[in-house]
Amino acid sequence: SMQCIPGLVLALSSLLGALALLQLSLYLRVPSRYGKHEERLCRPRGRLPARCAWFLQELPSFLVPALLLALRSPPRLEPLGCRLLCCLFCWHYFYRTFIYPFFTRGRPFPLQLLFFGMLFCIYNGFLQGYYLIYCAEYPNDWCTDIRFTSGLLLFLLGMGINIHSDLLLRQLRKPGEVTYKIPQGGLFTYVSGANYFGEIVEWFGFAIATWSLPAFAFAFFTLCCIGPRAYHHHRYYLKTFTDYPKSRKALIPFIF
Ligand code: NDX
Repeated sequence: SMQCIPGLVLALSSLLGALALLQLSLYLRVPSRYGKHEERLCRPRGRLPARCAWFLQELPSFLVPALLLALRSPPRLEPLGCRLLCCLFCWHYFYRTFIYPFFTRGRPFPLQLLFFGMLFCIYNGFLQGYYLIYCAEYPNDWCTDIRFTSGLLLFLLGMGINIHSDLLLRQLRKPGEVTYKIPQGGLFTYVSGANYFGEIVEWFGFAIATWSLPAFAFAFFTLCCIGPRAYHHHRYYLKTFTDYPKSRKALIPFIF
């Protein structure tokens, strides 16, 4: 049966960190080409409806750690265990896979990015799940450790912001509509990328709660992936809407 190989965790986490830097260098100047940044002349055949695309893309991030958790024998018996932390990860991806796609009113998603997105979700789902289920060890009182409690709080706060902001974006459109409007309400009052801000807070919270290299690598990846995207969204809004709120920032309220 499977065992913890610390070298593997280190290698996979480092590669994730390197991918994050690659992303940053690729997408700082030009946005990744989906949603409002997709080029006009893209072949319509190379796309899948947003529902299927987000479902397929995010499914491995739920399935891989959930299977690792279910199939581990003998089941791990630590008091808090890594099971709770692993469940947090699965919980987010349960939302992202089984709930978010069914409500999205997004445009069709490019197949090529879907393919890379899926590969990424398999990779990251395996790394986080494998680490938490086979490698992580916590003291019995980890539940009351300041890292666990503050990290969990941030995770929940971020998730709340993310889900609420996803909802506000969805409500900007009637079914079948694909136009862009100025997002209003919630954290959108302060930033253009409120959903991204929530997601970033969420994964840094998760990293603090697990206090692990793989989770910090993933939080860093998230920052490098959707941080620049928030900035490109912000520029898009400023260019498109002359009445765009002047005080609104790109990603971090009052700061940036
Ligand atoms: N999926 C994470 N990299 C990604 C997809 C793309 O979950 O090649 C990363 C994720 C992938 C990426 C994933 C991994 C890296 C890839 C990248 C593409 C290239 C890149 C593969 C896996 C790559 C290397 C080099 C390493 C190989 O029509 P529409 O779609 O624009 O409609 C939108 C709508 N909306 C509006 N409606 C009306 N008026 C407005 N003004 C509107 N503005 C937006 O709202 C959508 O239906 C919806 C949300 O749109 P948007 O653009 O705000 O968010 P989106 O980017 O679609 O993300 C959706 C959610 C969001 O909550 C976000 O936090 C989360 O997913 N997310 C997204 C990306 C990555 C990620 C989380 C993470 O890293 N944790």
